[in-house]
Amino acid sequence: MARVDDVEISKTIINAYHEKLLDRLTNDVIVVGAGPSGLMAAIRLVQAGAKVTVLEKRLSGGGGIWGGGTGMNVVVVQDEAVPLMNELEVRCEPRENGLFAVDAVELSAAMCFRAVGAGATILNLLTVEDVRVRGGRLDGAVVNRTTIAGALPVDPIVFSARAVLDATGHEAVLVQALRKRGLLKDDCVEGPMDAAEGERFVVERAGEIFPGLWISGMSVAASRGGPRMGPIFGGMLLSGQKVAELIAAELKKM
Ligand code: 48F
Repeated sequence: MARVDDVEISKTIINAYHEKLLDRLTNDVIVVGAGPSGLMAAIRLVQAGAKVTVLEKRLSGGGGIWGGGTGMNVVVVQDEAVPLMNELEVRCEPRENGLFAVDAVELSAAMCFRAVGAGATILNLLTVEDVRVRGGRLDGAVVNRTTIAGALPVDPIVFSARAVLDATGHEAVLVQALRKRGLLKDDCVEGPMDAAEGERFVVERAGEIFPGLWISGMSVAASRGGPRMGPIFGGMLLSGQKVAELIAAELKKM
């Protein structure tokens, strides 16, 4: 093996990362949260020609997929999501009652792989702390390193976008940032568990909630008062896909 220099390794990482970071400060779309709905939206948006950056606070993308149900790393999808599994080249095993079992590791990994392969950039270990609003429109995410956010008095930086998607799941972080300023007046909370109704709700009600701010996945239920659901994921993927179509149409008009 060729002899490598430790400082050259560091230099390679620093240069490559900072090139990537600089390139990603301005975007067509910022997706906040690399869970199933955010990743599906990112895949569809890059396919539609948008420049998309996904900001993820954790080490890895996949969000709630990884843990399956109570840490049993299998998730369930229904009929409507099978074409998406096929497209992602993720195996899905037919079980009883119209349900399909999917390996959580395979699905998480495949979604990250497809999103990056299609041209999205995922920046992990970055936590969105707040939003930028100018002229009544949300046009940026206020970001800190996850290891710093909330722990140290260190200021964040801003990434800008023509559209920002809150795909942060139950937390609905960006929606909450607007609510606490009174910029969003509703006070909906997520309802109790109802998988069938919840799956329908997150697809139907995905959309723009404030000028420039879009919601998909569980942040739809958290923002608009839909029921929660367990480890069934078809609705998450279809919700991400739907919001991507709406955002792509809006970007065209802009
Ligand atoms: O929670 P998550 O998987 O959201 P989702 O796409 O899917 C929900 C399901 O997993 C599950 C469910 C359906 O069966 O009930 O909950 O709606 O993914 C949200 C992602 O956002 C990241 C978080 O780490 C996760 O990967 N996230 C949350 N807050 C922030 C964030 C933040 N402030 N900044 C960046 N990423």
